[in-house]
Amino acid sequence: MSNKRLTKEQQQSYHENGYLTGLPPVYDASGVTRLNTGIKEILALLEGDERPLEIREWHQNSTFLFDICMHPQILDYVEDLIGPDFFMWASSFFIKDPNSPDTVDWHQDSYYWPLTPPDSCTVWLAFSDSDEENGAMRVIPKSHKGGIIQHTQDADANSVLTLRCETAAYTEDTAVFMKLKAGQISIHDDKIIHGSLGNNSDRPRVGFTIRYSKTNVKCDLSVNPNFKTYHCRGVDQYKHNPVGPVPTVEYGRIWQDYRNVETKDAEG
Ligand SMILES: O=C(O)CCC(=O)C(=O)O
Repeated sequence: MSNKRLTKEQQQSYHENGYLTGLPPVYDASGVTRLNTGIKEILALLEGDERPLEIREWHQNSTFLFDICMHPQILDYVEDLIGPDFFMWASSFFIKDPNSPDTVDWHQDSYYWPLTPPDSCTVWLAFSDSDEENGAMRVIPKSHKGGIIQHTQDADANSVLTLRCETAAYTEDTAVFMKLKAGQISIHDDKIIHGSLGNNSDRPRVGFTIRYSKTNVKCDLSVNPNFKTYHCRGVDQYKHNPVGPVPTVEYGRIWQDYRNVETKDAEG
């Protein structure tokens, strides 16, 4: 067993509050340099007017991204939080350029995802330092305990999402910033209300999100026909979902219909 496993207190804190930060870095300084070299290669694969938000599930064809998603230290933490049997199924970048007004409005991931039951978590890996000034992610502690809340059409032109959580469901002044140094992660429950403000700094804010679910979770393929899973730990006694191809090239991409219910720039 690695010495980086979560303590009972950290596990309790995650289940009580719906998120976890303050973990030892997953990548040291040289690892962070490799991340930032790699992301340049990945961004160079975008074509025409494609935006970084459209880099979704490229771990299916990039060993650079796949290896991040399968990093043993990350999998250890996820195992300690959602249990021994789980798979990875999604990854994407949330990048805010210096002084970008882009926001991510308050939402619950599980509202968007066609997954039953809602038993998933997200690892948010900082490729750059992420703080209040450059638009770090914010979460509403304990809001994962309030069930799935109605979302409505998002009127905020700056929000990259299509929907926002009904405002009566949370009090914004309890929000906590996920302050991270490059190479660190936070982890959040799929039912926690979270979002982020614009980048008011001269520094970029680059986050890579990776989604993991317990093996009992089933995707409605009529909503997401591209859903592909990668077994991470334990056993999959259910075999509910399609299995994805293992990538063979370091920097590859996938071509698929990116239209989805989440992000505005991905609308057709
Ligand atoms: O990076 C952000 O600001 C938001 C990320 C997010 O919404 C998520 O990880 O589900």
